[in-house]
Amino acid sequence: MRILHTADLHLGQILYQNYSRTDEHEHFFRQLEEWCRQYQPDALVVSGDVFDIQQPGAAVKEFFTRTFVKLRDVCTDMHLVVTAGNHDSATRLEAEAALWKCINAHIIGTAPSPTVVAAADGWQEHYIVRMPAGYIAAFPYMTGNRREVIQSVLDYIGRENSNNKPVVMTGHLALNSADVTGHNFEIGKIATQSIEDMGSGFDYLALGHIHRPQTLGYSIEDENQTTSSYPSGTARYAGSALHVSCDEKYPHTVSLVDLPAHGADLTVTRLRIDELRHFYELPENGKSAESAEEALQSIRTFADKGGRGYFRLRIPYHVTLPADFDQQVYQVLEAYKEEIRYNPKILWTGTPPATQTETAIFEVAELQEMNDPMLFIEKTAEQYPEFSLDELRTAFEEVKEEIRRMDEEEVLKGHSKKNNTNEEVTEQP
Ligand SMILES: [Mn+2]
Repeated sequence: MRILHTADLHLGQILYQNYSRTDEHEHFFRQLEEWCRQYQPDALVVSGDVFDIQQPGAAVKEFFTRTFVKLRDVCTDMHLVVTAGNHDSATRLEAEAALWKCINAHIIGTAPSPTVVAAADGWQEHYIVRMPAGYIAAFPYMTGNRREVIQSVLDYIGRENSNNKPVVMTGHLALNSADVTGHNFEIGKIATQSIEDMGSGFDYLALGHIHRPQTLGYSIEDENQTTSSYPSGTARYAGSALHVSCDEKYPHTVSLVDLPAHGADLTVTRLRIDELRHFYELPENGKSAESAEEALQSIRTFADKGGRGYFRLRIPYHVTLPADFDQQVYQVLEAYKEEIRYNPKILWTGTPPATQTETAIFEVAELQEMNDPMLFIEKTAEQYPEFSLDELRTAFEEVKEEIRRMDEEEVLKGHSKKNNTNEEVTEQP
């Protein structure tokens, strides 16, 4: 069995509340289409975070439909396996699943309830994709430990798999041994699980959620190789389709996975994604701009040299920027349409002034991204010595779990919901 594994597409993403990334996604899908044509995989697996937001607009949904139908046109026998991530609305993503099935596209949005294992066999079918070459156990984003549920599906496949066909499983979560470079903003709030919770019986675990491509248990240096061989039972993050910050200096790839048989070694070939836009830090000489004018000049220099893409400015703490600084930046950029894109979050360098070490100060952009109350509390913890962080964290987890349970009960009862945000809003990647 051969699969193409990708994840974290974040279709419809708007960076810095300003810039649409549609052309970057088109550029990515042109490459993916070529790989589907060239490698003729049995399945294309997208391990969650298809859309960037819960309710993507009509244009974004149209893009999704048009693009995926086109991929399948260049590889007509290919199955599409698309699961929901924490950014996706599980029920919305799954709404048209029946229609998609007509072209062998399997969209799995809703997670199995932890109590479903008590039900009669059959519920597992919802999470199993059967192909002539093998099986895919497709799980969307799930919170908490679902080991029993996962194992039940894998055992169900095992009982049927007398021909020893390869078994792939998908998941959208953070495993505790993963390298989270590029997620620095979220560190401390990503709930992690251990590989043991993923059960046994799969040959390849196709993961999403962490944006850095990596095989669990292998060094990041291995990513420099084009093809590697791994034993059965290997877990791998495909990495995101696009890079999303200056911190992601590593290459992004799509994984081509070849699985000869259940229990046998498999190979992963890393297909390097060409990026339409890159991320830069200005001034380009690696120093910090010593004044607002110097910062603006570094942008002009970058632009005059033909520089294009996203950038952040490096400025020392002691420089005071004028109140309309962002406006001045946008004015410089006007001539370049949206080819040069400004991240207004300044990279402050040097020694922070005393007031900033005593009290956590947030920039507006940072606060807007901060949708987990726990993160805010952690960052301001010094101001509240009377609270125990661990107790607060536990309390938040309990509330979250309770909300999730209530939400799941609603789904089981068949009630429609106004919106299904609960766990989805707590994690960023
Ligand atoms: Mn995610």
